[in-house]
Amino acid sequence: MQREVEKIRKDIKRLRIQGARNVAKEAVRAMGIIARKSKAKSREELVNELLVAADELASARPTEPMLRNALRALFAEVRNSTGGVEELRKLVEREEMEYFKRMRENEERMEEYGARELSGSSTVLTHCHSSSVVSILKRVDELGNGISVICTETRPKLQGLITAKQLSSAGVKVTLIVDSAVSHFIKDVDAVLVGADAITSRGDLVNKIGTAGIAVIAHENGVSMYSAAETFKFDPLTLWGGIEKIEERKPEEVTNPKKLKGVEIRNPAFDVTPARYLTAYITEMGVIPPQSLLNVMLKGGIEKLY
Ligand code: RUB
Repeated sequence: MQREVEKIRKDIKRLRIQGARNVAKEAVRAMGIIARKSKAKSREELVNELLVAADELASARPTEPMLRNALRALFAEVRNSTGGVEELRKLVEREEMEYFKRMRENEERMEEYGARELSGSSTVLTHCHSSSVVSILKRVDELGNGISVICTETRPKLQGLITAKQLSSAGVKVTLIVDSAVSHFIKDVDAVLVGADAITSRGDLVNKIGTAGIAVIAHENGVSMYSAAETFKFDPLTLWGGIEKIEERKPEEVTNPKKLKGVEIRNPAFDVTPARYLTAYITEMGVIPPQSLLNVMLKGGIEKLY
């Protein structure tokens, strides 16, 4: 694998690149780099190089259907294409640009729909770091009289601090809390908004570990719970009985295992929030209740994942 592409894979694995959208974007960018820089002399050689890299990138974060969908969509175009190695290079570059453009458009739509949906909320709680959540909250703040955001720190990798910094430098009022303080602060919260790594055919949400607990707390306190998610996060495999695999990361991210001899340390990166705890997904197609998402996908969205 080319050095630049190997660096992207490592950065994804080590969470230097994190968040489903960023991960998918970088994987598509890696395909573009291969198309531009590969020394392949035939179409077959280039396809093979792309496939090997795509496989490695897809397995860097197992709970990322957006990454897999993005690569699958690109390979669908490759399969449908004809021509030699030079035409293929151009096609992959075109697809790369097209994907980035679609991502920007989707983000703008999510911002607008999300900002309208949350316009009545003055305090919003979020968990982890989601680029979609940050854009929506910035937009809510811009359009209204300012909002207040409570960010959890998000153990063990503290991605909540990225959210806190990004929002605060955009002028949003931010309070940082430890993950276990959510039930203490929920009485001050009008809505919870988190990102999404995967959406299943049941409408369940797979997101950063801790999300499911926050959803139960929100539900018990009558607080609306939203997830900002492009429909590209829908995992089509769950429609045919596939179960979303939950990535389990190294114990060292939690604490030093050498200091706790004999203790098993578990570190799942994501959890599953059942659809019944969610008010709606804020998508590029609109604000959609989790129970309707599959219908929306079947009516017009699912084929774009192939
Ligand atoms: C990040 C996380 C985010 C989603 C959505 O987890 O759970 O909520 O990925 O992010 P990690 P986005 O830090 O382990 O990648 O809206 O940017 O796609």
